[in-house]
Amino acid sequence: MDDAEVRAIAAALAAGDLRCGARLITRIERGDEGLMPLLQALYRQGGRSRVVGITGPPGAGKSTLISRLVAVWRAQGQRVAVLAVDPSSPFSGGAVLGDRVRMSAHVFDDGVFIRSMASRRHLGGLARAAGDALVVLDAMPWDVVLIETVGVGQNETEIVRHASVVLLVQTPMGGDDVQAAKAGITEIGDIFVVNKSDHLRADATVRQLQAMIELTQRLHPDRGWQPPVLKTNAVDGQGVAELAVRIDQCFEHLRRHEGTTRARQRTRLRHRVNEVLSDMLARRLREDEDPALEPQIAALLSRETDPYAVAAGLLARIG
Ligand SMILES: Nc1nc2c(ncn2[C@@H]2O[C@H](COP(=O)(O)OP(=O)(O)OP(=O)(O)O)[C@@H](O)[C@H]2O)c(=O)[nH]1
Ligand SMILES: [Mg+2]
Repeated sequence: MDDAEVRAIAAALAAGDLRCGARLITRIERGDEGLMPLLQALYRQGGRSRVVGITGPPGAGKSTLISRLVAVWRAQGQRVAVLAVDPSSPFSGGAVLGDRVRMSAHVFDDGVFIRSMASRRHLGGLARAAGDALVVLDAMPWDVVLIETVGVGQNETEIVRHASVVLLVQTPMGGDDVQAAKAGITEIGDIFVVNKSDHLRADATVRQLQAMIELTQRLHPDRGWQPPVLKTNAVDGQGVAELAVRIDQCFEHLRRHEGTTRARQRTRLRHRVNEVLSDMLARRLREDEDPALEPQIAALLSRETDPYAVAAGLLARIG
């Protein structure tokens, strides 16, 4: 991709060309390395959209909630992009369909862009790809970019880490879900949502989460922001307007506390560089895996060498 092409695509994105954005995300999903000069240029000019991450267990109501939030923001005249990243599915087809159905209210609105992403490659690759897609979306005139991902383990938190404000959605049903949230995830949530508040135990779940957040706050006395716990019903929309207000407040807090915000950005960027680096290394290793590794495998079999020496040797050679 030459300079002229990079400039032309950047201009198309800035003008809000949806098809151009969609095509680029497809190329990112396929792991197209030819996009590198474009991504580099876009990153350097970007940083304007407000990126909101939303995670939580499967079926917690994330997509339904997003559809509601999108309606609130659209009513305010804001343009919104939604990126649904599904680490559990090797193909994007199913995810696209599921989220299209839930977000069908916005299908004919060109102030809304909805896109699902999945990957045939491993999770590290998907987190990197999601970050690349955000670089593309950030180059378009969206006021808000929402990134949805199923939160069941460590790898998924890598995906919401790309966001400035993270929503953690729980449901009142399972004590287990809240249990899973304990494993470090309270650290990344800025706003906690107990969705499906029409179910029993919603208040108990709210209290449980509040207690967990209190513990986390004690570990980080300098955090400043006290993550609120809100109840929503994404089906009838109860609590969604307040959630939108809290998201605005969180961005406002970030704006006013530049020091904390910078520290968070620095952590995020360190992660991002690591993510890109390990993805680059994995690709390079895959590329020359066979010819370089085969003789070494024989030496490993006869124990003339060891996996540590082989790995170090590969690293030295591709570095
Ligand atoms: N009763 C009730 N059902 C809800 C609520 N919110 C969502 N649902 C239902 O829960 C189901 C799952 O909703 P989704 O929005 O797809 O959940 P999700 O978290 O995006 O699911 P995945 O992306 O598959 O992890 C759907 O059948 C929704 O209609 C709610 O507040 N109350
Ligand atoms: Mg969903």
